[in-house]
Amino acid sequence: MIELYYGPGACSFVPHAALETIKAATGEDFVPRMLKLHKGEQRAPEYLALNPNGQVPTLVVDGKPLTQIVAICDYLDRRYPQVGLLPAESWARAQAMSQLAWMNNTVHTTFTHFFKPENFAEGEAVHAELKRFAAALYRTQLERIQGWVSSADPYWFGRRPAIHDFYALTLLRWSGFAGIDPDSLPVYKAYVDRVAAHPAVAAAMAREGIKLATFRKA
Ligand SMILES: N[C@@H](CCC(=O)N[C@@H](CS)C(=O)NCC(=O)O)C(=O)O
Repeated sequence: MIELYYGPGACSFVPHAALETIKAATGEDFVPRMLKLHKGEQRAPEYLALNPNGQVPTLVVDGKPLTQIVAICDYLDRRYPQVGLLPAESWARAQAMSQLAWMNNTVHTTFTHFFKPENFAEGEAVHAELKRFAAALYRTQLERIQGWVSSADPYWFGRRPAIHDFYALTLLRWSGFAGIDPDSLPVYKAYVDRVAAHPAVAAAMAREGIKLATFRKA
C-alpha cells in the first residue's frame, strides 16, 4: 500500500500529481493523507515519527516512510518505469536529476526564505529584507525555468507529463504569493496552463482544492 502525506498547495503536490499520473496510467491507487500545515499537524509526534523534519511530503510504502521529493520521485519512477515520470536513458536522466535537484534545493529554498523568513533570522526588519531579496532572486530563477520550458512540447520531456512539470507548476503557482505576476512570464504561464489541464494533474489540484491563480495586484 502507498500512502502520501501532503499539505494543500505545498511542494507535496509534486509526488501527489505523480501518484495521480501513475493511477491514470496503471490503475495503481494510493491513499492520500492530508495534513493542515497552518495548524501545525506536521509537528504532531506521530507524524514526526515518520518524518523527523516535520515537513511534507512523506511517502509511506507498506508502512515504511520515505522523505525528500527527489528520493520519492526517483522511487516512484523506478517502481513504475512505464509511466515515464523521468527520462530512462542514463545521460538524459542525469540531466533531469540535476534540474530536479536545483528546483528542490535552490528555487524551492529561495521561496522558503520569502514565505518563512522566521526560519532563517530574527527581527522584523531582517524578515522584510529577506522577503524582498528572496522575491527578486526567485524571479530570476523562474526566468531560467521559463527558458527551459520554452521548448516543452507539450510537456517538459515531451508527450507525457513528468515530475518536472509538477514542480514547475508548483513553483509558478507560488510566485503569485511573492508578488510576481505570472503574466510577466507568459511562456512559462502558457506551459503551466497546459500542465494543469492534464486530467491527472487536475485531479490532484481538485483534491487539494487549489487554483493556479494566486497573484493579487497590490
Ligand atoms: N527538501 C524537502 C522540502 C520539504 C518542504 O519544504 N516542505 C514544506 C512545504 S513546501 C513543509 O512541509 N513545511 C512545513 C513546515 O516547515 O512547517 C523535500 O524535498 O521534501
